[in-house]
Amino acid sequence: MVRSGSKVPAHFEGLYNIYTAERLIFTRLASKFFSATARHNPHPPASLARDRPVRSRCPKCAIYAYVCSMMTIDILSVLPELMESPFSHSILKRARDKGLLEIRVHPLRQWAVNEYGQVDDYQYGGGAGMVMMPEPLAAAIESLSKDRSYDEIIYLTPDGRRLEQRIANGLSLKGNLLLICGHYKGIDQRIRDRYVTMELSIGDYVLSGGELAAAVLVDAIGRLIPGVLNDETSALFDSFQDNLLAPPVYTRPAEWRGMTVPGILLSGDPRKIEDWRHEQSLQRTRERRPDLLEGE
Ligand code: 6GU
Repeated sequence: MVRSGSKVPAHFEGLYNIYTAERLIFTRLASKFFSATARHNPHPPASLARDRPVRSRCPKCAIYAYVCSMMTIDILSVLPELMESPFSHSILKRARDKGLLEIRVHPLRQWAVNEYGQVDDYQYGGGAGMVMMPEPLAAAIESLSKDRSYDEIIYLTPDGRRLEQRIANGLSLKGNLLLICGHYKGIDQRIRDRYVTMELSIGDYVLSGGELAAAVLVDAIGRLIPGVLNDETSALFDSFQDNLLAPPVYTRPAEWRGMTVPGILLSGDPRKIEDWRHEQSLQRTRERRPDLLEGE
């Protein structure tokens, strides 16, 4: 077991909150280690329960640590209906059902400044487009902060930092997040100055609002929470976890319309298959995303 205060082996850094008994001692990331480990070890650290940190053995050095996770994500939105479906299927649904992830969508209009539900107004200085007023957002943030202390208050905005796997990894280790979805021309700058701790964009294009971006962010984070994915679907094998794109994949039938599955995948030799996949990943990355290899 890793004891609090003891030095954590560098290769222990990963996608996991590592606990001694209850106390979090380590949260930094080194996804490279975990991808490398995953390659050699068919059983990376596995499932967890909500209030029962699971004792997990590091496959590389056989040290034990407690791995724990339970995350709450609150989302402020003027279009809460838009956020229902993305979190009610597949992996995120499973994460919620397992109690590993709680998502609460709060309609911003409940903090509107008048009985008409007003939350936006014309912008000072003129120009088309409305701006979300500070009062409803401040009231919402302050009200929600009474229940929870947020690790990050994230504003989804096209002028934010571009979301990358590394950021999702880091956020997946947090306990409580508050996401603010902007609309129209965005939110009053004073809210950003006063409350927001992180601003994220999901790419260089403009969406009509922050809701779909928030859904993307929640999906990217939710699947990384330890215990959400099982060994087979482990996020450790994802594209980008080691700055490599995923290799091509095939399923039955072995021959389809004259096109065959690469023989090596049918060979039954796990070592050869692993080498082939790694080579394919490298080749794909070189061809499609050489920028990912530049930082190596
Ligand atoms: Cl986070 N919001 C909006 N409105 N548009 C975006 C975005 C966010 N990220 C990329 N485009």
